[in-house]
Amino acid sequence: MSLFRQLGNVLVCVFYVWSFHLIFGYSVYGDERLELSLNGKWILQNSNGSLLFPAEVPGCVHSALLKQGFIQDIYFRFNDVAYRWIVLDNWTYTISFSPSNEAKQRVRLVFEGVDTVASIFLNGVITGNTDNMFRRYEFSVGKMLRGGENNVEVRLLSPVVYSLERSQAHSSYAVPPDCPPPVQKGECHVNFIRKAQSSFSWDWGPSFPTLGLWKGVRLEAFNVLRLIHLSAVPVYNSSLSQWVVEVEGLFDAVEQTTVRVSLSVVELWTEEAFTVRFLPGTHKCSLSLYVNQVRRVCGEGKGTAVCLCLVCFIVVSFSCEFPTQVYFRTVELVQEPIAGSPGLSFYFRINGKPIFLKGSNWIPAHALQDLVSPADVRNLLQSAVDANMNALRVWGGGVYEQDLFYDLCDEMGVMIWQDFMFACAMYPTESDFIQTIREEVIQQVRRLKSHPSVIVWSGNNENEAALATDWFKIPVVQRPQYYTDYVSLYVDNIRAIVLEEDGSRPFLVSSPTNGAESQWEGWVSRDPYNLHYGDTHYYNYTHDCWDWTALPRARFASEYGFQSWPSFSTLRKVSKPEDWSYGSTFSHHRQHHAEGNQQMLKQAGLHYHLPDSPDSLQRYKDTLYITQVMQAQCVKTQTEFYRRSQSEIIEGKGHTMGALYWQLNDIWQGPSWSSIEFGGKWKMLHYFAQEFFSPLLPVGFEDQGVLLVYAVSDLSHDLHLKAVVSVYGWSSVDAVCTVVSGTALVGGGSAVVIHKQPITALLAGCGSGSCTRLTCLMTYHLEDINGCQQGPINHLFLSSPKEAHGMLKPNITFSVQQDEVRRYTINLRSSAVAAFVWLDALDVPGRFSTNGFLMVTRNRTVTFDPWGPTSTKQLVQALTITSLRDVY
Ligand code: BMA
Repeated sequence: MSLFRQLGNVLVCVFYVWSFHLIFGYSVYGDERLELSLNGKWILQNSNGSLLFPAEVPGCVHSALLKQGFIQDIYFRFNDVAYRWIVLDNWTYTISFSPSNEAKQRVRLVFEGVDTVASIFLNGVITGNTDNMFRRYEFSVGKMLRGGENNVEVRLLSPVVYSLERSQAHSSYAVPPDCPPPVQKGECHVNFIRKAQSSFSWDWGPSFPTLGLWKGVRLEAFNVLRLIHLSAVPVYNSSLSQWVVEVEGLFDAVEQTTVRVSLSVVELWTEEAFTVRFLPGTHKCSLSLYVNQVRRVCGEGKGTAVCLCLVCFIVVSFSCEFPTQVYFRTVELVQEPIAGSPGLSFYFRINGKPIFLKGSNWIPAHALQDLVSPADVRNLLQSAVDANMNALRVWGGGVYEQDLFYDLCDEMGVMIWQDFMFACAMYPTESDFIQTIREEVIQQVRRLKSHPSVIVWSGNNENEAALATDWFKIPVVQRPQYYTDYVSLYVDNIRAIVLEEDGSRPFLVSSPTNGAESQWEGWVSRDPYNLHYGDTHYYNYTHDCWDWTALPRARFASEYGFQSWPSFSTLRKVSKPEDWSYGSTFSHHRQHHAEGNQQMLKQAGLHYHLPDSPDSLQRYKDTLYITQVMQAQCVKTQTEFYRRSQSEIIEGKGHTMGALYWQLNDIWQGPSWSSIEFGGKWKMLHYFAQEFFSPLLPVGFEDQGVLLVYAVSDLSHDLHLKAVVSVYGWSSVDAVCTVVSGTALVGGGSAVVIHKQPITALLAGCGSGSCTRLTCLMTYHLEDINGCQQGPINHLFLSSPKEAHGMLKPNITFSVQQDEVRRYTINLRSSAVAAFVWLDALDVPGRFSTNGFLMVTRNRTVTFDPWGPTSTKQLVQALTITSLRDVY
């Protein structure tokens, strides 16, 4: 299979991909592995037996109750609180089965994922315990099985009660925080249980601490040898100019067994033979295959040369096939001195080329993970790619994502910053806790390391910062204990395991961190937010977000963002008419970030008139709209600032090489920092991201009265470009005047100033008195030497829209035509310049080609791709159009 792909239309060959077969066999012994899936129907009951009903595995108690009709939509109104009884109870899953009569030497009962604390019984006899939802558990059960019917029982403890008990047992010193802030309506002590930390509540999500068998269950029987896990990680040896594929298998052997293994690269006539001796038990077998010939396939290109070779590994005398794919790419995290700046750089070099990471942060796509469908994952990742993102951070308060997620990222060229699942807390370090974490980390690294999409491991979310800046008010005398625990967990254990298991990608201890500097300071920097090092998280809801001078010129911005509300059609599904006002109990209940609702309006009020329709429902809808306008514009300003800061050092700061805003997706229908609503609908921010992450982008801003336009390029090649700046009056749809800059060389992977002009001069050039900051605004774009537009058209307001003179109601009308089987063209007609024009197809799911745009022409065409069957009539009925001037 092929190979390199375009990263956001940029010809950067990031992953080189091809598939091959790994064939393992032990035909010498005639051994056949048997597998009996225990997925499907189990029986589930609560502790007193008052509820007893069928439950699907993989699944969880909540989804089983939902399926039986015992509970309603868990996200409806206040159900996050109403259904808390579920998790305060203990639950038991049971299944009966009859295994085959064929005798095997070994039988393993395998649980791919138990959520979380359980005792497991086979035929009434305990076979083992679990305490970590991120681990696979296996139990040897051969001797316990009987002929005919057998049964497995999984007795799950309430995670909330368990966490409380663990925290009470930890009496020597506190492990904060005890509880989330009351506004989150959550549960306490989540740091005492190895489960999704956000499941007890977060500032964007509800408290649904799940219980269940969230991944598959099976019996595996074999006589000689069983392959538990296989990985293949190509590593480039630069001194030998050679790829080495590190192949690793985890085997379960019944007795001492010698196997002859051959690895071959058929197309390159490369073959190596190994003799592998397995001792009884579980062992890792590591083999290195030196790829000694490389066939160039996609040529030298303008940037990185792309090398493709077809690799085939054949392990002789095994009889089972294990097909997998090998992807070739290198990754380096570059931390080196920068001229003119204290500190160190912080950027990723992929296949030898510095890459600016553009993207967002990923959180769990549903509180009930078993309800995340493959289509949901695909749709979210496709949305990321379609918004020109090349990277996502899998945030450490959720889950290590399912295999499909990483498979798709590999395919789509999305780079993953992978956190380990620890967030915003201190953690206990008793030996059983460390032990279960060690196993979790080993398993997850082995599972994920073959994925080229994973470019960096990171120990935790914000725990270095929490310690360094004392979030939890730990008394000074006690601090050494917490520092010791921190280093023990993330350095002595997690980091040590990662270095041992995967030498192919960098490891960071936290995010944000100062990287190498944090390490020098003993792993906890005095100031992990130091802009001269590492990555930074930055949030400021009260300062005017249009003021770029207040933004941190970080090396790498891994989190920043603003909240907004999802659209009315999304909220309507989980609410009642009495909830439909900004001040309702529902609006208050859904907001999990203290003062969040007021912050949004305050920030919006700095630049826009707040909605004041006399119709309360209309005012509510308009208020949801204005929060999205605010969020989109704030994140745009900040992202453009980071992108334009990539090539310069100003006052010692700059060389910004990453912008990952908080957050991509939502876990439920509530206010959050996301750019995609629960259900997949794009917020205005996501449409903006499509533009502000575009590979070639003009960025305009004002610095002390002077307009600057930068050309930002992620392309692999240089371009000669000029900026075209057009000034429009708010009150008419014809450009007042246009200025064209001189031509500048814009190197691939750089940001350069392309136009500089005092605003007063620009306006004066439009003719005397025709334009002021209040009456006019400007658009700008880039053109190549042939006069062809390159990249999107961008715009800059010269005053707050709320102060603008001459902004008219645009009375936008539209017509809809179906042009292909499933695509609709919407022709818009406006009578005036209109800002933040928002098309909403309400309950018709789908995506517009663009949205939230500035309309400076009378006519504009937008297309709509529905995600299901619809009709022109349905779309016309559903479609609403809102612009800034329409809400007051
Ligand atoms: C950061 C994240 C999350 C949080 C977000 C918004 O701290 O790591 O913990 O949801 O900010 O507050």
